[in-house]
Amino acid sequence: MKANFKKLPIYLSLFTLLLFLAALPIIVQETQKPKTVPTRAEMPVVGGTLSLFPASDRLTINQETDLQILLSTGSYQAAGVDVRLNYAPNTIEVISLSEGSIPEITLYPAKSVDAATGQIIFSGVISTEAIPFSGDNLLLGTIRVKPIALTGSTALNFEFVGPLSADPFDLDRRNDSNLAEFSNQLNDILEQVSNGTYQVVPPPTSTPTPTPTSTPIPTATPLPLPITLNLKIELEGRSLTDTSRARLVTIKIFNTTFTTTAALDDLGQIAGLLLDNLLPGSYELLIKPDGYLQKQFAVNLVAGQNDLDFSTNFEFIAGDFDNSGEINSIDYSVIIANWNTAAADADIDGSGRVNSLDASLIIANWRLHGDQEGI
Ligand SMILES: [Ca+2]
Ligand SMILES: [Ca+2]
Ligand SMILES: [Ca+2]
Repeated sequence: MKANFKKLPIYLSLFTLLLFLAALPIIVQETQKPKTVPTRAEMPVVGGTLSLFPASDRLTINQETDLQILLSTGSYQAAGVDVRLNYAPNTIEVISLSEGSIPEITLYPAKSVDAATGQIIFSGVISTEAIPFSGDNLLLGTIRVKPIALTGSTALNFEFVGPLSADPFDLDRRNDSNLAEFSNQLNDILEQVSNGTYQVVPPPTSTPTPTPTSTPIPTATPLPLPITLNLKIELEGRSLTDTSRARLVTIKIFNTTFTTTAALDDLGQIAGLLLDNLLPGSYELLIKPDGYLQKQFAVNLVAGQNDLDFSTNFEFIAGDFDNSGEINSIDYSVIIANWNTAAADADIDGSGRVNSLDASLIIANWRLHGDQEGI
């Protein structure tokens, strides 16, 4: 009996080993099961698209209108784009071409209008730092047009022979509108284009001309729903003390002239801010609360209400009192000059007194600069 007890650990070990060996085929089978998650190779490959926004509209004669060139890269990453657009120069005058908001595109080698032939050429490429761009409805550029003749319908058509996949050896497909693949720059991944069709109409207020034929009364163009923002942000220093975030905020869109200001409430919110003269699309929003460093956010704005809550995972960096874009000795001097006072401008944490706690934040943020500012 005693001897058997002594051998018990050996029996147990043998039993465990036998169990493991018995289970081994099942373990091997489980680990060799095909994975249910589709691999990248199984995902459908989608090519890029170019389109105009709005794709159709009524354009009032002699009135300037902005048409956006929108770009989608499908499932690819892209390194460059060529847009070739044809228009009727006897109907449309192109006032200007402006660059869009794709931050990786840093160079625009072609941005030209031939008013004699009615051709727009617009090309953009990434920088030598080689950061590709990808996404849906990216704003590549804006064409400001002015209809100059009441010809009824007029079009802006992309030069597009067809996707390269249809015939990779057809050189015409490489000389029209293109989207260059990032990992294989010789590959044109442009799959589809959507042209723009517009009706040129007389101004709504035009007095009826005494012609025998009745002039058609222009029906009111349904205005697109304006873009409004409900914004919530968090400010460094104020999240610790839960003191008022009330201050002015400047909102810009990168690479455009768009700018507006609004007031944050105590909780860091702005409700129902109207973004006037802005079309729905993808934008790089630049937000700068007064006294804080600017931050860039990629957003997709839709017609109507947009709820943007950046407060949960980001705090605006405090201490740019002069709004220069960088935190440096000038900002620090504001702290020193207001030391031990209740100067709200320098009281970063909103405690009611300017002291070393406020100063320590400035030091922690020393020489930081905001996105697209203070560089
Ligand atoms: Ca092409
Ligand atoms: Ca500063
Ligand atoms: Ca303070």
